[in-house]
Amino acid sequence: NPPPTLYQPELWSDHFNDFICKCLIKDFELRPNVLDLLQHVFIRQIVGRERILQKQLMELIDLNQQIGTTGKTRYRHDLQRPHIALLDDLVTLEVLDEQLQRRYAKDQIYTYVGDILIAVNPFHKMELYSPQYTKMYIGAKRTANPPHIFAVADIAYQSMVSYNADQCIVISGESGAGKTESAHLLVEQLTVLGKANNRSLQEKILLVNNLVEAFGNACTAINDNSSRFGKYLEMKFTCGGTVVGAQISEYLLEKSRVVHQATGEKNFHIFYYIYAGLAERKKLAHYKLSDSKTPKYLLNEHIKLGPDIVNNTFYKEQFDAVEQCFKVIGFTLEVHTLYVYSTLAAILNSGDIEFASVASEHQTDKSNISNIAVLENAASLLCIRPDELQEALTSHCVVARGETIVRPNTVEKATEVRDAMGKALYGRLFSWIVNRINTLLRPDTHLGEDDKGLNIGILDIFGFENFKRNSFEQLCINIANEQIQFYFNQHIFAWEQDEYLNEDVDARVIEYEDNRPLLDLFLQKPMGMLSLLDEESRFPQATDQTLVEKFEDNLKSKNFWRPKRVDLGFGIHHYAGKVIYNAAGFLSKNRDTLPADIVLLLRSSENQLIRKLVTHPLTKTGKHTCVLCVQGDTGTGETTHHPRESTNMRTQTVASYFRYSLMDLLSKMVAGQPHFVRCIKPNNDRQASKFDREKVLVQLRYTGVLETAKIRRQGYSHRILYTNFVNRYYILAFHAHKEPEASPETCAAILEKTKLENWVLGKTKVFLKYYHVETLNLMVRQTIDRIVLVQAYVRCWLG
Ligand code: AOV
Ligand code: MG
Repeated sequence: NPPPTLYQPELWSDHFNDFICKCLIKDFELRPNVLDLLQHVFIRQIVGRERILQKQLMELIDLNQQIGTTGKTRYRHDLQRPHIALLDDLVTLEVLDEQLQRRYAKDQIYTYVGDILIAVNPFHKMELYSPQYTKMYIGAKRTANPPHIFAVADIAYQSMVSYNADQCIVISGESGAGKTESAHLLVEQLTVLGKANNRSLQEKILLVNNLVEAFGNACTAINDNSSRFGKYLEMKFTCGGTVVGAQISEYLLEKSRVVHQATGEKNFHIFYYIYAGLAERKKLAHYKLSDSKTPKYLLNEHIKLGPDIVNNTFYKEQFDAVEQCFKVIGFTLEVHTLYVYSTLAAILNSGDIEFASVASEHQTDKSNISNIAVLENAASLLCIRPDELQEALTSHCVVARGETIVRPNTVEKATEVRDAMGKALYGRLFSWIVNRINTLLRPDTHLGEDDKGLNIGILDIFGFENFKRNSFEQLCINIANEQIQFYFNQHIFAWEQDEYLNEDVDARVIEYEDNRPLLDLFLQKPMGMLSLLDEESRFPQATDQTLVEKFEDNLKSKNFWRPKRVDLGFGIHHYAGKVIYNAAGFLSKNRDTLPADIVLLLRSSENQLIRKLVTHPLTKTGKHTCVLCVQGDTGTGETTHHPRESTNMRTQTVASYFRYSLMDLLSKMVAGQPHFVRCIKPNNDRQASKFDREKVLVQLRYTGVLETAKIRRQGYSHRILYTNFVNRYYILAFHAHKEPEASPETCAAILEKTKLENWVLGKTKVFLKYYHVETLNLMVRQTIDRIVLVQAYVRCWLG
């Protein structure tokens, strides 16, 4: 009879268990024929949750083959690990910033504070991400290796598989701190961990970030590759841990950048890539562009790009890379060239349409298009009639007493309409690309009917910004960061301390900076800043001046003030520092009106994509409630519909869409167990090896890292129900076929057997320090590991 498998512990005889126990105590040798057997017979039986084991066995076989053993090799995790200093965990350190500085000087950019990873931006290429490192951080105990972003990926992955639960990795930090780079590294490591059988899927997932970032990132005064949208990338796995797909949600693209960029900043990368790339292929003319006349949207008063773009080899390479992304991910050639490039070229062309004022009989200023050829180019790329485009730009329809009257647009108004069209097209194109990617990377539904699958979400948003001049975009970006900080606080401090109370566990209360008053200031209804902004946006006579006055009259908070001598200025004391905003343009940016005439015209386009962009709602609908918020007293707890779903595009403000986006994001995030990565920017000059202690200290302070260190030292970050605990860990102290009762006594017996210290039993839960869980999980893995090996050995021995 073949011996029973791991999955039939009830069939194991005591004799067999005894044998296993002996083997566990005595390290045994693995003979090459045993390894063969593992590879050919046994591994195929290891399915589902024990996939990790399969990986470890594979690794073992790998190692064994590399070493070319004659049969004397023992299973060792650390066979190839280079010698690296032991882990430094800031929980045990007193002076955080000094320690970080010392580590940074040695190029140790990663440090743990408890279970949170701090990543200090190195601003230079690091030799930390080679395949050797990838391997080193798979399934290893955290203390076995120096802190690393790969370890975060591994912990998230192992937790997902072990607990059969979704995970969420939240990356935060100010602009330029390294969030996007960290997100890339996480995706890379996770694709290796979730080794797809399907190579092309792996390749696709790796390229998704690059593609969306070409369209959603741009050069700002702070960061040359600054994310101008929020990105939540969910990697989809089977319950066994094989990666099967990905899904992106995008939040709040900074569309205004398409038509205007602040001093020293640039438009979205893709425009430069496509301009240089098409020039290289002599295809500019086909898209009605010319290298002698650079589109206005690409120039601004301070950067005269012109031929710089066309001759820039980096841009050309990036264009090739984008094409490659399109191809690998599965966009058809027709779609990406014909539609995407035409739309981009149409936006650039329309930006060059100029208006001149024409005196009219009725005193109102009429406008005329002064460069009809450009208009015709734009119209032909949009596949609409030029005369209709001209009409939609230079006039608008009003309905008065049942009659439709055509009114002329002033030059100013016509320019506004033109820009609104460019922004809308780009924003919708971006959403369309994201949706397309989601369709192409959606997990195959046939994969497992009973396997609902698991996912790991990676959040990478635009970081906190404080420029010389801050506008509506910065306000939205900073509110989003405020919300993420609130989420962090809830997790690390609020909920943890609530549980001590509920479970009668004695733990010191840690004081932390609660930014709830700030969230209320922004999001409360009806008196929060966004509500006031929406209210004012509804009055046609309102101006940015009346808006700030409204803020001043209604916002009663010590975090809001009006600075003297700054027209339209107001200040906010954010969790991350004081920012002075300038309200100029707030109302029009918030209204974000795309005139109905333009919508109707674009709906008549011969180009399928353009038609689609202005017809269908692009994002999913759905109701979202959010457990992070207290109902009633703040606007953050509401249930919202997707505002873009409305047929009347004019009534949807950016503020209401923003509010919806935040809720949507949070509802996704709270569904998973969080892991936090805190990116720190060591200096403002993007210089390698420069550690500005004051700057770092400020960041450590406002992110609550100091308090986190305290609560991690004193608190219990893992609270596990008795039943769950016993189910998962009984194997460490009891025979596999026994099922001990889920009682405090059983839990204590397990914990005592493992020789862990400093745990506490509450009323219904076991309270553990963050490092306990890791040790426990590793012990379980090793135990199962050995059992599996022993079984294989036994098979061979019996056979
Ligand atoms: P961000 O995402 O936090 O800013 P990025 O991830 O774009 O910041 O990082 C900014 C720059 O720092 C990158 O372009 C790299 O040059 C450098 N950098 C960051 N992390 C690393 C690393 N691990 N190794 C080497 N260089 C790194 V913003 O998106 O602006 O908030 O909106
Ligand atoms: Mg970024």
